[in-house]
Amino acid sequence: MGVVNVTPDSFSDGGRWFEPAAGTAHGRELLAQGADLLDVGGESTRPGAVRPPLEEELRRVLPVVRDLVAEGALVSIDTMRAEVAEQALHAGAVLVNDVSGGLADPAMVPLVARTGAPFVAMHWRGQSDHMDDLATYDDVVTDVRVELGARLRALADAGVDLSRVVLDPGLGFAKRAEHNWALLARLDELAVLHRPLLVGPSRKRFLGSLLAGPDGAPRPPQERDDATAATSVLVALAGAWCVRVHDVPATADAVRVVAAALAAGERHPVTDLDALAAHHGVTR
Ligand code: PMM
Repeated sequence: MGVVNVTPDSFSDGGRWFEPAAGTAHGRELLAQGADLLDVGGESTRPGAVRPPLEEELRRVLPVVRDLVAEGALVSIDTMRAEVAEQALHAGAVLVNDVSGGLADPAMVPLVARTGAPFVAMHWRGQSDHMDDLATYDDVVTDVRVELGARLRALADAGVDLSRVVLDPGLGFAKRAEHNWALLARLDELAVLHRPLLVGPSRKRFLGSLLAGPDGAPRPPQERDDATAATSVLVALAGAWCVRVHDVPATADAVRVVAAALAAGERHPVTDLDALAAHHGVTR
């Protein structure tokens, strides 16, 4: 999934694709580079961000959604607002990506239930202006698993078809660096929720601080793409359905490398434990 931020203030690429024509051109470029899906968003969720008014968010995203759909792209709408999601779906978007998992706008879950739109529900604890204060966990992976499980139950209770729901651990959202690393290292523990996973590591703060220079200053967002691609390898190896990135070429290559290696491993008798056991006459 390639990111098309039509915002003046995203932490990673703020302002670069703010005008609709620039957003559309950027989406076209990401498609040519191998993105399977384009995630169009008009609200920055960077820590401390202030929300744009509804009309402004609509003005930012709708022309870009319309133009990219017209070019044959699969477009997802990155929004916490039901009204934006509904108009984007009407304009041809095929998926709703809500970083609040339906918690920010009470009209979102009913919309998803009514339209049957595929829905990405991310782990979220509160708006960006105070989310850093909410990063307290006993064990982050267990807590995120339990909270995402509760979201699934709420979605099911509201009539959402869970077969159309994708879950996301929400890297960087009410998470400190150590929380993000634990989630990446133990992504497989979310498999018990039996839903596909989307993960969004791209250019986030935990990569900037990992790659800090000798003066301790974080690596700037635009210089975090190699680390993002390395993270995409981890995400793909854990079997995730989708990785959301700003820089598509390296991640498109990385996920194909992992897919090829996993496919080859599946055929290999040494890693096929049943075949190995049969070969040695061992009962498993
Ligand atoms: N991260 C951002 C925005 N949208 N959506 C999902 N599903 N998962 C994420 O991790 C996520 C997201 C923040 O990054 P950006 O402002 O650079 O796009």
